[in-house]
Amino acid sequence: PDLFEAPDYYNVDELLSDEHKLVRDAARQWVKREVSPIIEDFAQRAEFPDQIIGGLAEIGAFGPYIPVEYGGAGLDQISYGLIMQEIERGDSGVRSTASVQSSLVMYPIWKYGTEEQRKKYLPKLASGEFMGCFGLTEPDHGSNPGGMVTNFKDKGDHYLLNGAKLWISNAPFADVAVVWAKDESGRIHGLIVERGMEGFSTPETHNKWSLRASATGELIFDNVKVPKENLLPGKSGLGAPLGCLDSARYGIAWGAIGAAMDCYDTALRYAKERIQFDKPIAATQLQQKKLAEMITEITKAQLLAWRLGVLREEGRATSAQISMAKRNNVEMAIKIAREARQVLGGMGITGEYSIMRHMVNLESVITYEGTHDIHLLITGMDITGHAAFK
Ligand code: TGC
Ligand code: FAD
Repeated sequence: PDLFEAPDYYNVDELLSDEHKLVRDAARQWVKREVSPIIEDFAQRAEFPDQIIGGLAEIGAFGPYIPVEYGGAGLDQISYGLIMQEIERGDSGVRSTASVQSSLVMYPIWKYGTEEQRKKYLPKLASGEFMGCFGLTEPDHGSNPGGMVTNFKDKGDHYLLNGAKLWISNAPFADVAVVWAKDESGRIHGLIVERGMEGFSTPETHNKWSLRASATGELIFDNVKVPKENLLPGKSGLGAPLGCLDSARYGIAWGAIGAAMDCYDTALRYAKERIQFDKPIAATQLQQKKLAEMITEITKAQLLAWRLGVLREEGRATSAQISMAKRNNVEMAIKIAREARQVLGGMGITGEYSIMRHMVNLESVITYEGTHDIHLLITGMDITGHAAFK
């Protein structure tokens, strides 16, 4: 009774283990108790609810699949996906914070970092004592991060970092930033930049109509001296940040389902209760078409995400498969949000219901982590062998 309605038209639950269901239900209960009651207010005020950081850590949202020895939850890829689904049922901005912390900050330190870096940062990131951000996008290089101009020079006992990043989730409050920059030969490397380093600032980006409960900002590097031990030595080249994006995009493919489920659930209940022309609007063919298409698309998206999770757990998921799921599921969610909002009529535009917030949030989700167009072009490249974006 304490849980959300969770549409499961094809009994996808039967594909889950007992552990998956426990992890999912714990996240679901926490979101219902701690996120849903407060999130509309924070979104309206464009403020990140930092009181939820401890709870996110407790449900395993910070490093779900990072080994326990580094403070992570040591879970599998399906559990990771289910946690993202439940968080985004609450709000895409809260899921963004978890995605960035886990897949864009902890993942590169775990995969490309030294043992000292892992021990120094991962447990604190897992507990939420440290919050992190990921700097790839620049003012002039969004879809084409390989063109970045942020760079560092070897000054003997340290690196000197210059440049700027834009649209960085969590930047305004992050303690550490995983920053992608070019060395003197033009090769891309990851550097761990810490708040307090001289010449490093993180101005907040205001006036967003989307992801209002998530803090977004710039990262500015003005001759920042970065200790040499802060370079991630395990992998360089554009493939290093793109490997992190694979993990985050996979989580978003699940997360979007949560937002869609919440919109569908809200619209279905409303349609059954709302009487016009002396009958529930749910009894009209037009509203049934909307609701029936929603549950069909949610079911397809669930199966796509589940299968991708199995492949990823086996180490077999390709980047192109991940792009297909991120693109499909986010578009599915945004279409459902737009339709669900109409089912609620005028009430749909108010903050009394979560739908409009999901709808505007998803405008960011369909743009970040690779735009809808870029993911289509990745599929196109994969099946034809021609890179149309070049
Ligand atoms: P391209 O020449 O195709 O590839 C460069 C190197 O990278 C390798 N590679 C990958 N490696 C791992 N994972 C992937 N997904 C990979 N895709 C490519 C590739 O094999 C190659 O390796 P090597 O060894 O030969 O050098 O690169 P390109 O410059 O042509 O670009 C390809 C393109 C357009 C697909 C890529 O640049 C891209 O994905 N652009 C979109 C940018 C993007 O997604 N930015 C996201 C920023 S972070 C963010 O939005 C966080 S939002 C907050 C939240 O998550 O909540
Ligand atoms: P552009 O690349 O300028 O694209 C503009 C339009 O052109 C898009 O429709 C795009 O699809 C299209 N386009 C581009 N190239 C082609 C092509 N070759 N062919 C056809 N069409 C094309 N980045 C980070 O590094 N870290 C973060 O934490 C982060 N958080 C974000 C949070 C929010 C709220 C937002 C909105 C963005 C965030 N981003 C982050 C940045 C995000 O990844 C970029 O916005 C995204 O990659 C697109 O880049 P852009 O905005 O510069 O758009």
